[in-house]
Amino acid sequence: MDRAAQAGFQSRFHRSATGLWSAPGRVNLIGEHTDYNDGFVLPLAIDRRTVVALSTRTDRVVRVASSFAAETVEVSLDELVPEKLDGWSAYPLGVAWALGQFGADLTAVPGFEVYIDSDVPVGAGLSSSAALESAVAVALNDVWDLSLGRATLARVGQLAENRVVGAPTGIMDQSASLLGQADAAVFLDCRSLAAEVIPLGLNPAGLELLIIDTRVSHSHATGGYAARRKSCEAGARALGVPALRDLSLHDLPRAQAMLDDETFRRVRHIVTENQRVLDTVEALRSSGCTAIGPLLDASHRSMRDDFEISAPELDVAVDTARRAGAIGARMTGGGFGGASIALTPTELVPAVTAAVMVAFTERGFATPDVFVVHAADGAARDSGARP
Ligand code: GAF
Repeated sequence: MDRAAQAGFQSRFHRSATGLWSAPGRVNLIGEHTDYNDGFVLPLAIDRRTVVALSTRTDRVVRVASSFAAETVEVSLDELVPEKLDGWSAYPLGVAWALGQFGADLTAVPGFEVYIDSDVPVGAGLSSSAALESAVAVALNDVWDLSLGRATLARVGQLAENRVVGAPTGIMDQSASLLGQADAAVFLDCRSLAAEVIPLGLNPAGLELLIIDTRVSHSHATGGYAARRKSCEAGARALGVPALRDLSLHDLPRAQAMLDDETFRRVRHIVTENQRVLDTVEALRSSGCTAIGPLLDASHRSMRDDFEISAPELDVAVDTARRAGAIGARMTGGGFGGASIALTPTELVPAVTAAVMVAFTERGFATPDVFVVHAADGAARDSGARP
């Protein structure tokens, strides 16, 4: 893909890119909608990446092009305001703007040309947007000589997503894309932003992480995601805590007595999900990945019944994968579409895949995309001398 990005840059901008940077998509093992509640998450970076080929210019012009759009978008650094950015180019341009909010002097930095290529599927719940934001963030951090740390770059990507794209998302996806490591998950405390790498050891245990992309598209800029966030904030306010992170399982009876049924179930999902993340980390450390299946199953039930962010396709994917031999399965990501994951014994991957295909066909669902992912390293400079 590096070569394709370099060739794409050459054909759009008629010169060679100074460097190549890339960042991965992510899959969340467990800890859903907990990030914006100051809670815990356990995502991993995956072996699907977005590559950016980039060179600075000598003027203030920014030009962005990609393998997924025919147009080349051109703006001046002086025009970078969130209100004026839209479409796919809002992601890279939003990151440039957001860097200005984290200390980059946008009146002094040079313009740039960037070409973007990616094999992270869009709309599959694998965070193609965070991959794009993180790849651009590490590239501009380098060429603009900003020396911002990874945790700050994650906040830059999040701000771009929140303000420019308009999705009220948390910090998980960008953190996974920037901090991920091969064969490991990132255990992130979304309040302190303390991150710890937790080895997964899936392959030595004879397991694979199967993605079942339902092809049901979803958007976090509209509808259900924002509504869930509002419910959580209302629940925290009513219970007198800064965030739902500040509640434990012992607080649930009081919460039930004080809240309406729907808000209570939203709160219960977050409180129990935070505990499941901690339990999963503990299980990985003490017993290894073969022990986490029941926690994945419980997480799915909680999202289906309490948080109500699943979809029929996600439920069928989870139930079918479990019946065909996966040791644990859950929907992953923001919900309302996207993908489920199934922790599957290696020798059963073909059988689980076939069973899911049959189940989807029988119900008249779109044909899902079923594939294995591996935990991969986070964003990096792939090549090129420092400018
Ligand atoms: C989306 C968001 F971008 C994340 O911040 C997170 O809230 C996730 O949904 C749900 O866990 O991916």
